[in-house]
Amino acid sequence: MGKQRSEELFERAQHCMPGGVNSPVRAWQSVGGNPLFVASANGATITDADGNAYIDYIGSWGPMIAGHAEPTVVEAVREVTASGMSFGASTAAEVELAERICRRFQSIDKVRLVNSGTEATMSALRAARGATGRDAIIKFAGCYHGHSDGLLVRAGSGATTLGVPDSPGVPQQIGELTRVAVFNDLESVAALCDSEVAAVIVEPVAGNMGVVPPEPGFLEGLRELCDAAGALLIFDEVMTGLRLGPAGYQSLCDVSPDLTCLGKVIGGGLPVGAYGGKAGVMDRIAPAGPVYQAGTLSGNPLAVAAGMATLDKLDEPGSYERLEEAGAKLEAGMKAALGTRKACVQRVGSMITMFFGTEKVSAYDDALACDTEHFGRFFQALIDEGVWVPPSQFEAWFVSLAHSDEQIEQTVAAIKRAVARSD
Ligand code: KE4
Repeated sequence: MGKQRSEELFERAQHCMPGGVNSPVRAWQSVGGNPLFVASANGATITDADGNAYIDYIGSWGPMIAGHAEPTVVEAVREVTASGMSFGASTAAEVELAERICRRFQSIDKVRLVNSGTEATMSALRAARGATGRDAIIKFAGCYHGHSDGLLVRAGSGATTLGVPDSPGVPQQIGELTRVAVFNDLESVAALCDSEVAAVIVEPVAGNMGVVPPEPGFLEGLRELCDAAGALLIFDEVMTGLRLGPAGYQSLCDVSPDLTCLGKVIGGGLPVGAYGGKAGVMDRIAPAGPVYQAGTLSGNPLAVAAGMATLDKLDEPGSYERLEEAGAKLEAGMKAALGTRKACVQRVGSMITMFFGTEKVSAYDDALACDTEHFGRFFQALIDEGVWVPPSQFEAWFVSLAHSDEQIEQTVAAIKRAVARSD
């Protein structure tokens, strides 16, 4: 496949943007080679700057769950655009999106819309600190909650890929307020969770080490430990919320957090994040209370329109059943392709990861032990086969409503060839 245009664009980009990208994982540094640039996308297909088409499993890292350029989403945004793009004042639409979120999530009485997952988690932690008067927080090694200072400690996703899970630039005094536990290890949490802790923040299904499901009792145990210590439990459902179910993973696991962070899907591809919880906590957020948080484009009409149109697609009968069915088909094909190799596939719903060099990933150290060199070879072979997946071992692949059975079958055949070529 020709890649000249992407190479030319990357060359130019490196002269004017750090690493030539606006987000590190896009630079393909952990899988080698120069990154491809996207020209367009439609449904489950993405087309690079040289006109090569791929079946896409990045889906903008989760938001494009209805598929790229989904007609009803595009029309919703087009219609709103013609009526003005941003006002710096409230609109009826943002009230409707907030009401829809509150109706879905039993744990959310009130929600604040922001512009990214980072903003959502950063603000949720401030809300928790404001509500408890405490400073310490607990996160889990390998979980990624965006790039705010206190959360760039043992962070997953791109931070792991680039070997900076503990980024320079984060003041030691802030880093020291972040206590790091081991995912799926309640004893590691119990040893840290005391009366100084404002909150425990967790991805209920970890997606930023690759997909790592919670083991039975883990999330329930976090709830109990938080209650005993008087700390708030924050579910970072930026990736899982609305993807794994209409009311997030919390409704599937029946564990109720004090605060929930959302993003990705609720923006349908435009910049949106959200954090919400019980009124007792949220009514302390300005202007209702003294905990300050604000945003020029929060509740932006275009982003809200894209988000609501995406939720409408997900609310159509059978949507979540289809996502589960497509995810299961892909999982079966991946496992068949891997055969008896030292590798594994871990999936929850439409989030899935193939891990090379290990047979199970329960926590960050297991993920770090993966054969990332092998993953890199596999990634490049898949690109040659016309399948575009996240350029890192430490990410989830995303299946959308637009992935047809035929495309899943094509993907499985490509995976089989790519696995054989990358041994
Ligand atoms: P953003 O600030 O990137 O919108 O969201 C941060 C975030 C928060 N919480 C979870 C669970 C997340 O997965 C993310 C962001 N996800 C990564 C992909 N694993 C974004 C991709 C990127 O960094 O370019």
